[in-house]
Amino acid sequence: MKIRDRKGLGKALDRALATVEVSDIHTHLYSPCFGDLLAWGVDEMLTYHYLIAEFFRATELPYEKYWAMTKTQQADAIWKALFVDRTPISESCRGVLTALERLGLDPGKRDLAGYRKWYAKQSAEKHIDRVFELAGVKNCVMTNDPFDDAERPVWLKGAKLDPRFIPALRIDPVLLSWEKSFPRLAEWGYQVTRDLSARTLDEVRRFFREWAVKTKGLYVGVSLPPTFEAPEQSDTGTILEKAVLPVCEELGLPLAMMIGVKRRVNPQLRMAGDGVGLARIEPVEYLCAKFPKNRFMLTMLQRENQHAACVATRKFRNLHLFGCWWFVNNPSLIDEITRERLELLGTGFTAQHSDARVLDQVLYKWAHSRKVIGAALLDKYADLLDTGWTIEDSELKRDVDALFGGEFHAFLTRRL
Ligand code: FIX
Ligand code: ZN
Repeated sequence: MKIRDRKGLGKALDRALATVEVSDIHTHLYSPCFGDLLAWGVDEMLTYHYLIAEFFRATELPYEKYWAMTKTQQADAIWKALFVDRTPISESCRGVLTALERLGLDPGKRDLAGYRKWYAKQSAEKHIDRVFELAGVKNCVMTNDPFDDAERPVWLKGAKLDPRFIPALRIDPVLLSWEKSFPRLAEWGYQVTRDLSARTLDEVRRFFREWAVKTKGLYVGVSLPPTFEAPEQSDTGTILEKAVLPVCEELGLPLAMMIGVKRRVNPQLRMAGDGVGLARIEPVEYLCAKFPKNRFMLTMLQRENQHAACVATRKFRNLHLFGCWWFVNNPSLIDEITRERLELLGTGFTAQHSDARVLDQVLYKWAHSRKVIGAALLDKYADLLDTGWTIEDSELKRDVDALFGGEFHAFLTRRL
């Protein structure tokens, strides 16, 4: 059906956005076979690390007192400080309310005890079905780290995955802290030493290969500091070029580079204590040019890096740009970044990922992003109509599908 004006456009776009089945390409969710690693429920949402950082600025409670509390006590304290004593206007606070509302609970009641009662009656399996359906998400990609002592045994026993949860192999420990990681590899039977000899690199490749095969990861991922450099004469540089990329090429797996995180700028906040810094784009350009047979994915954390990331993506067909990550996953920045990307890349990128750590968060992260991305698209299509171009609603649906996961899945198999 041909779309003729902005009103028709709005309606067709709403339909496309309401029916698109999202593939959420980076999360920290787990298939139910990982047991308690799959976090869900109101207390988990309230104690999300985004909220912990906000909480500590709104309270005089000493850090260690908070960390000594039970999860319920922590959630109580956060609820009081951020939702009762203050207005929950921040994006992370608003997110909790959107999630509750989507589940049919009434945020206006401010009834934490009532929400808890409701959650206590839900089973994990049914809740997963409900959340995926309400969020319009068909699958999500996990973050699977063989160095995680809670996760590793599940893989070793043979994980029986719910097919909606797709694995991705996370490699931060080996790539970024070889000195600390090599003894563990040795403990697990790999013939490695501190120095990155030919024999050791062979074994590091074996480690990556075996875990990529065991997990059947869709890609290999790492979060990198703003100081990330390539080429670089360092353990990281050597492992990247001599072990990670050769195995990725051999197995046809992209390397997802998430660049810009400064870990633990305030260690007292633990996991909530990471910050952001401006990174250089040259390492990305170098890697894409030097390894044309490898696929790379890229997301950058600092706002000022977004433009360079778009320009680099224009230059390399082996590079896929994705998501508005963490500190740029806010409506004002998603709006700006999405428009910038549409203008520079057309529909050749993935507009968003949730990074959800708690299942219920996919409800708000996708609801909020859909709205902002939809508004950006509406303006862009209206500009096209102004030229006299015509648009079919099937084309609009095709574009929305591409931006919400389709383009990424096509990138995985597109000939380079
Ligand atoms: O490195 C990552 O994958 C980050 O997304 C996380 O470590 C971070 O803690 C997070 O949850 C951001 O949304
Ligand atoms: Zn993440």
